[in-house]
Amino acid sequence: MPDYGFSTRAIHAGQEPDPATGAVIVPIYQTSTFAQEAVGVHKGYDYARSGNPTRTALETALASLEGGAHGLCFASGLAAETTIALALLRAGDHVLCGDDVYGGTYRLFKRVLEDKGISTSFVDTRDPERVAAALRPATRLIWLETPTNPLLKLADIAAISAIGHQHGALTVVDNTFASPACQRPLALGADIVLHSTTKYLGGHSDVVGGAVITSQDEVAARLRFTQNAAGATPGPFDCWLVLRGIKTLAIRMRQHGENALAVARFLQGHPAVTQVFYPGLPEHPQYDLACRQMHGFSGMVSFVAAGGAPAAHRLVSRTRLFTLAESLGGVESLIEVPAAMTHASVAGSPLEVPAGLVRLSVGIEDVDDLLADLEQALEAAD
Ligand code: P1T
Repeated sequence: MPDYGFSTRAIHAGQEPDPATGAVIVPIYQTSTFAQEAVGVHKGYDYARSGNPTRTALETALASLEGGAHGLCFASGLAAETTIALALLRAGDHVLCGDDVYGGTYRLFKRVLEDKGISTSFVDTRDPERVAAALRPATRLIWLETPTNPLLKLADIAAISAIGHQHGALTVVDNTFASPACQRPLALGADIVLHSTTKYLGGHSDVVGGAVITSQDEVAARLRFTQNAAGATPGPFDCWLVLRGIKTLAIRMRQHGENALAVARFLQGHPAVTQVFYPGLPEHPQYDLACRQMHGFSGMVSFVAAGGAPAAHRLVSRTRLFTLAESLGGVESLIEVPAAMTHASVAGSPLEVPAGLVRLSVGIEDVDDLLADLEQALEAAD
């Protein structure tokens, strides 16, 4: 595909009209297997775990959006994470992970992989020097979320990837919160990008999926082998839903960002709120880094309720437009209490999040309606 812009690639990369019928939209190839003319003679597909044309279209499109050579799709974000671990780590290896990550990522490293002899330590990735100091001879992967879930901390992708390369470790960036519309880690030096496509890429809260993108042929070959060998692949309808979602990614992300900034500013001035976290606020301690490595700041905002956990729990059950639910990145606004919901699995660990923290996934509804909803819920929470 020529050097088209981001939105053009979101709509066209990997999505040429169907060669068999001319269908403008990539069909859902709902088949488990493909006919062969003779043993091993076929049209590029033999069995749908190994490959399916709807999945290929999505893998091509996502690789293009992240500026990578290879895209691979999975049944969930965690299936993508598990496949990276199976493909690239063995017993005795060490992973250096950020100290504020999705609770399920922590659970995978601590409760599943540790048992298999793969150790993980958690470090504040806001400071590249701390990352450098925490590297061990056995460190194979540096695992970054930026912005982090749920505290919206940032990591300097270029600086940390360079440190990793000096050490011989690969840097994985979970780009779920930013999406490729707001941040492209491979261009900054990262080795692997990971997504829960469940979130902004799908964009409509109707599908669970994951993706990995890299430009390194050898890494891609190991991932591709493990994708098929371990089998955590997505079905064609799920791939189709994500493909449909990414066509509008750029305009959705613009509106998410605009609404989130207005919500963050509103919360900053509210007496029932003690702290607001949003990388697009000039008051965010890493605003300069945000401006350097992001193009837009996405729709995730967190804040601490003045009355702590009881106030947080009261207010999330009183919003009307913000639906109380886990997940994020859909067109509709969601609200949740990470300590009791998405991050319950980090309770009692050094990654524990404040009990009064409330996380918003700010949708693309009319922003005045969102502000009015928060206003009435915060009043009631006092
Ligand atoms: O849910 P799944 O598609 O398996 O993706 C896991 C995942 C990976 N990385 C990040 C940054 C995530 O936020 C998630 C899933 N997160 C939620 C469900 C949540 O509400 O935070």
